[in-house]
Amino acid sequence: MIGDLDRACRRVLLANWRQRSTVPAARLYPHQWSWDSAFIAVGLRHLSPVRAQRELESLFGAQWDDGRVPHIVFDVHVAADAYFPGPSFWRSAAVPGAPGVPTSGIVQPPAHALAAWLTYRADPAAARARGFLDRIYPRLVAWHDYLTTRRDLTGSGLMSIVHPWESGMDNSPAWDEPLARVTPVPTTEFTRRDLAHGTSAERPTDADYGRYVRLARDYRDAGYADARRADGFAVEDPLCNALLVTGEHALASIAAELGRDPRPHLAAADRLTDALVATLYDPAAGIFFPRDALTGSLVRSWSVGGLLPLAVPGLPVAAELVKTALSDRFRLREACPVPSYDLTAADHDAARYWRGPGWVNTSWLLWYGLGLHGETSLADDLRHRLLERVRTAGFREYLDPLTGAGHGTDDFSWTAALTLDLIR
Ligand code: 2M8
Repeated sequence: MIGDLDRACRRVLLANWRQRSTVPAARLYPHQWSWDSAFIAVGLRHLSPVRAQRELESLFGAQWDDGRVPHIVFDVHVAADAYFPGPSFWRSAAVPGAPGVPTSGIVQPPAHALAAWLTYRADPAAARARGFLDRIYPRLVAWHDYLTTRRDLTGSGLMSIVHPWESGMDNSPAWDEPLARVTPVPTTEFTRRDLAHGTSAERPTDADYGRYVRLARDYRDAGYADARRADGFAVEDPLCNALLVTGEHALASIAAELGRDPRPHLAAADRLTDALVATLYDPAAGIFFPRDALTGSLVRSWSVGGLLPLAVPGLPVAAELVKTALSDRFRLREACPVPSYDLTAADHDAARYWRGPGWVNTSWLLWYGLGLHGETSLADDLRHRLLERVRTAGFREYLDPLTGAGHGTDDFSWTAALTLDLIR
């Protein structure tokens, strides 16, 4: 049975491969997405380590001169109206320092250094022969530098996201409050393409989209300059910052492998961990909350992102996070994949995108973190239940965490990639 699942994962990854990279899903997301590529590489390394390296190399080939890695790299062979917002919205070609290929101008969570390190480890000899680490390392360093300098909007040492799309958890209830001050553009000003491939009850609302478009347009019109804007959105997100720390640990391993000094990365990881715990951890709640960078207040919304600092090596509050994961809000022992949002909240919606359903990528990160902190029995149990869920539902984008019913698009790449990794 595991053999069938393994073959099915490979089939999805092969079908979604497009010459240099993998699309998240053939119809709904027909371009390359940043953090999808990181998760895809983690699975692809079991199928073809070289292809996994190329997945990351193609993404970093579209890195901007300022170090940012765009959240979408557009495939110029795909019809211009296949996805909204497309290249004509982002207009990257007009920005000095943007690459030759059209991209968006916002970013996504920095899962890439970890992915690069895991990819390298799958076949060090093949990676060495291609000079994979030599080429990717300076690009990863520039990426982290961008996030820790230009995106430190409060001086706390943490990075801020300036658009909900940057969180990867687009319509999470955690963004409702900071988004409330953003004036949406009228729906007559844009045409959604996602609804041609997805049910509206499972996707963000038009009101959400009006705000997403407003924020992206304002950022674009400001030349993608990073600054706090009173009418904008700026949030220190626990997931992004946790991945930065995990990434610094991975960069330390990569540096050591290349014969360079790993200590600056370990020092950066320590600094970031301290800032993460001091700024975003709520000891009474036992979870990390996002912080609104414009008001300085924590957004007390219980999202899976608040548990994911568990993926940080040596996190001092790991035991507390495990306790919260086991509580009624997330029900780690039964709910699977791990719910994206508090099961006990009145506005939990088990079918709508990032407002309740479980996702395989965040569950994989929690599984990774449980293993890191010695919770091997919880990690194994989660792994088995995830494999069972995917076997039953197929490679859906997200699942009802209590019933296991599949939602969103099918043949979703990171579901297949991370399942392949979990089988290993
Ligand atoms: C979703 O986000 C895109 C915008 O980036 C969308 O809704 O159109 C999110 O689930 C995000 O995390 C993911 O990277 C992307 C592609 O799978 O889809």
